[in-house]
Amino acid sequence: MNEKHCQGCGILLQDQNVLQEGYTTSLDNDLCQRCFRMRNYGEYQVVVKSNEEYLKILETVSKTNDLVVYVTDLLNLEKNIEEIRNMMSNKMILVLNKIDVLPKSVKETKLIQYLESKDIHFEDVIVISVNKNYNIDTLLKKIKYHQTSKNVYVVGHTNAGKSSLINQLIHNYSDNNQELTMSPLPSTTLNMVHIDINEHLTLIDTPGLVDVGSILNHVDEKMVKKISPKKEIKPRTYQLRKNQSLVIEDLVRIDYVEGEKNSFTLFISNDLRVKRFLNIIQHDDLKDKNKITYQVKYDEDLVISGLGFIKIVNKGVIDLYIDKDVESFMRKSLI
Ligand SMILES: Nc1nc2c(ncn2[C@@H]2O[C@H](COP(=O)(O)OP(=O)(O)OP(=O)(O)O)[C@@H](O)[C@H]2O)c(=O)[nH]1
Ligand SMILES: [Mg+2]
Repeated sequence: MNEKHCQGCGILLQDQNVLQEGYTTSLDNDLCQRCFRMRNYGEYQVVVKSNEEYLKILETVSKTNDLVVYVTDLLNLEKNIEEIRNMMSNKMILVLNKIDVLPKSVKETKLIQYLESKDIHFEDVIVISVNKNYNIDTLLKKIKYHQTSKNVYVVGHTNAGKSSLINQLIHNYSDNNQELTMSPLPSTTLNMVHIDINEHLTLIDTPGLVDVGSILNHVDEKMVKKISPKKEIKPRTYQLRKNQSLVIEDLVRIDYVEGEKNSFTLFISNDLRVKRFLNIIQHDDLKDKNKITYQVKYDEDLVISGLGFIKIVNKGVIDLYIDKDVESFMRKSLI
């Protein structure tokens, strides 16, 4: 049987069934047809991965004694960072990626403090931007310092930028010309891919853990692109009084139902349209969605998985209307 894997996403290559994963016209190719199309035509083909396979991969990694680099997306910091940390006994560096999309006023030290206050053990925490090639040198130094063998695993949720990070490291420090496939859609990487950076360092890309509750899994491709910020977010602040509401595209409705005059600052892609209504009875937009009521304490963020977050300054009560499959939660304000 063929043992050749796609160099872009790690899937086992096959030339027998065009409808199945890993199809390529000829086993002489290095890429599967899906990767080839994503790279050359920007045509995406969504693959639904089960988290079971992913958990198996993490188990395999956990059996090694190798260093793990855990990549997260700053705009979509998971509710349970502990989840991945606790699955593995390995030494781990936490990487907070995509700082370029947060406003410049956000201080790195504050982000690091925020995570350190959660009291989860990492060897190190670092803020980077793959897109801006920011802090990649420092990250490499940390990797070299903490690595326990040649192999270093890169793990994290889907879309965090794992493959992009490895490509950047190849580009900066290696003459290896392999390139991993990256895309704005979830579940791009399908299996482990080994990349030799140099004789002392092999990075291993892995498929991401799927956030079932991410809004990205519940909208079409066009909206995925709109939701994913490409540049620095310009925070939008709205002063709301009781009984006023905000509507983001046809995705989210927030009614401010109880409390003093309050400030809502949206950290979401600049491309998303926001409407403000001066009275909740004035409109019925999105009322058919699932309603969740939150009691907001002083200085908290409403996080909508995959979309971003809304900083709310004072206490009050809000009604959130959103697709029932999309996860949301409140946290102490990140910024
Ligand atoms: N703004 C910004 N976008 C980034 C950065 N790094 C990666 N991205 C984007 O994030 C999206 C996902 O990147 P990938 O590298 O495919 O993410 P992944 O973690 O490998 O995802 P899976 O393979 O699905 O698990 C792509 O659209 C990237 O361009 C960054 O530093 N800043
Ligand atoms: Mg990937």
